[in-house]
Amino acid sequence: MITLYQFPISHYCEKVRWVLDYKQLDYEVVNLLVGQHREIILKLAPKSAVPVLVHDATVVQNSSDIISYLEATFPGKSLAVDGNAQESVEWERYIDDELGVELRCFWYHHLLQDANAVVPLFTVDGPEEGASFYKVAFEQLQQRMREFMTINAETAVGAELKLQAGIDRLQDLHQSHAFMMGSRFSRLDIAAAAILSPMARMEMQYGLSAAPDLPGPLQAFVESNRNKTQWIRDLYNKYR
Ligand SMILES: N[C@@H](CCC(=O)N[C@@H](CS)C(=O)NCC(=O)O)C(=O)O
Repeated sequence: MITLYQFPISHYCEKVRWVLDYKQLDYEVVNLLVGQHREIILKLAPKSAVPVLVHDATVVQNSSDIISYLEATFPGKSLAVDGNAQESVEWERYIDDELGVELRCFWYHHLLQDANAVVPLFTVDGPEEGASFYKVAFEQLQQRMREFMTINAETAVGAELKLQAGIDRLQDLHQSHAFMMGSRFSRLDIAAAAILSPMARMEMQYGLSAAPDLPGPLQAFVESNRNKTQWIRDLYNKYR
C-alpha cells in the first residue's frame, strides 16, 4: 500500500503525484493542513516537509528521493533520463532547490497578504476543520511561514528576478528540445513542469479541485510569461 502525505497546493507534491499517476500506481493521499502537518510528519520522518511517501514499511521523504525510490521499486513506465547522470542530478537540484524555492517565495509573499486568497488553497480537499483552524491560526501562521522560509518584500523581489531567469533559461532549452535531456520524456520533464506548474496554472486541474484567482502581481507575472511557459502546458497535455 502506498500513501502520500501532502499539501494539495505544494508543487513538490504535484511532482510526486505526477510520477505516481504516470506509473499507474494505486495510492492514497493524506492531505494535511499547513501548520498542523509538523506533528504528523515528524512522527514519520526526520524533517517536517512534505511530500512523504509511505510504501508498506518504507518511508521516503524529499520529492527527488521519492522518485528514485519509485523508479527502483516500480521500474515499469521508466522515467530514466537519457543522458549524463551527473548533468541530470544537477538539473534536478537546480529545479528543486532554486526554481522551486524562488517560486514559493515570490508566490507566498503575495498570497500570504490575503487570507481570502490563500486559505482556500490551504483547505481545498483537506481536513474538515481547515476553515475554522485558519480563522484562529492564520495571522500567526503566516508570520511563522515568512520567518521559516525567509519571505519578505525584499526576498520576494530577488526571487521574482531569479524565477524569471529560470523561466527564460528553460524556455530557451525548449525552443530547440522537446525534453529536458536526450530524446525521451523523463523525471526531469516532470520535475521542471510540476515545479513551474503554478505558472501554467496546471496544478489546479490535477492537485486541486478549485482554481481561485491569483493576487494581481502574480496574475500579471503569469500573463507576461504566457508564451514562455507554453512548453509546460504542452507536457501536461501530453503526459499528465
Ligand atoms: N526539497 C523538498 C522540498 C519540500 C518542501 O519544501 N515542502 C514544503 C511544502 S512546498 C513543506 O512541506 N514545508 C513545510 C515544512 O517544511 O514544515 C522536496 O523536494 O520534497
